[in-house]
Amino acid sequence: MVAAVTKPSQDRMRSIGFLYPMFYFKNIRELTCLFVTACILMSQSLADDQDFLEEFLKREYSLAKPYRGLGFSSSSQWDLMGTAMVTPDHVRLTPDLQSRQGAVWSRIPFFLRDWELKVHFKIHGQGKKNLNGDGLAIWLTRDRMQNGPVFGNMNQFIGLGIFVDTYPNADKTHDRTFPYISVMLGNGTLSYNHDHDGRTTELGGCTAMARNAIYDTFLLVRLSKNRLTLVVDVDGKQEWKHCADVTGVRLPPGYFFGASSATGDLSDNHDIISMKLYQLTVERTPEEEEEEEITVPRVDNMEQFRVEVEEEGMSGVQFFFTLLFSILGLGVLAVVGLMVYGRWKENRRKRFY
Ligand SMILES: [Ca+2]
Repeated sequence: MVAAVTKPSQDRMRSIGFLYPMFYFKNIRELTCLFVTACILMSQSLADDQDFLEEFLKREYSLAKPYRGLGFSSSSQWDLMGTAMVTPDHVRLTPDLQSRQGAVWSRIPFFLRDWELKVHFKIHGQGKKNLNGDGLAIWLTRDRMQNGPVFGNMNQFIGLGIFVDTYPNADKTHDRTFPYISVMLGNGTLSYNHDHDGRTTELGGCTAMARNAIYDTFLLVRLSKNRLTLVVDVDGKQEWKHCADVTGVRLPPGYFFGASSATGDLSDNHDIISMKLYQLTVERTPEEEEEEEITVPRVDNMEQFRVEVEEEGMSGVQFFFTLLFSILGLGVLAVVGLMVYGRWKENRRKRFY
């Protein structure tokens, strides 16, 4: 009896069991369909974002593939200089050879107040770590097409410089890992000190392992409401990492974008794949609208900047002198104290007699 009841049900189970893989297969197929649909929808929304961004892309200030006529054609918005040469994949500022200098400069003066510059670059070469150099720089400066000691550009420059420094000239204490990216605002009198990797004039920076990277390497500079932020993406995670943040940065209008590089005894290939300039839409209060025009770049709150630099820690030499002067100061105080005490004691003695 029991067997009679269970047998058909077992049979049914068996027949359903036979269909099971099909159900299973159908489920997988549905899931796959769902997944693909989700992917398409997601990619569409990403594409929308891209379109949204592209609308604000300012082509006249951007350098991107294909680099048609770049540096040669009269319709090109960029000039090449020195060893810089164009290939289908990149603009090579310097090859991996000693003592080369190359640059690419925009021909059109720049007037936007709120913007973002995304730089896709590649630094690679045969040299072992710290046996390569010197790095590259991104510029927004008054002067263009100049030769010089600052990554292939002039010193005492006027404007903004972002340095991707790949060789530690001053790093005797190994307190900083290279490549190191830093920001400087030149006013025509400030000098970038190559031997000290520009430490005395830097407004901020970070380590970014951007050399011989297996991933695409990017940096993004944003200037909005006088606040300059620098973020980097060098480890293939498709996310921006904080690098520098400086408020009160004022740049006069009419400057030029550029990228330059130099090699010395040590070398690397320094390539720019793209420099894309996006306009940012920013709301301003009437006071912000009426901001005074300036003629020389400056940082409003330099005091704040100095404090931040001190917080980064003292070098060995700074520490030695601070200690020395502290001891001397204490010595002088002690001598003065003793003299005052002696005088006071003498006065007291005189009063007793
Ligand atoms: Ca250096």
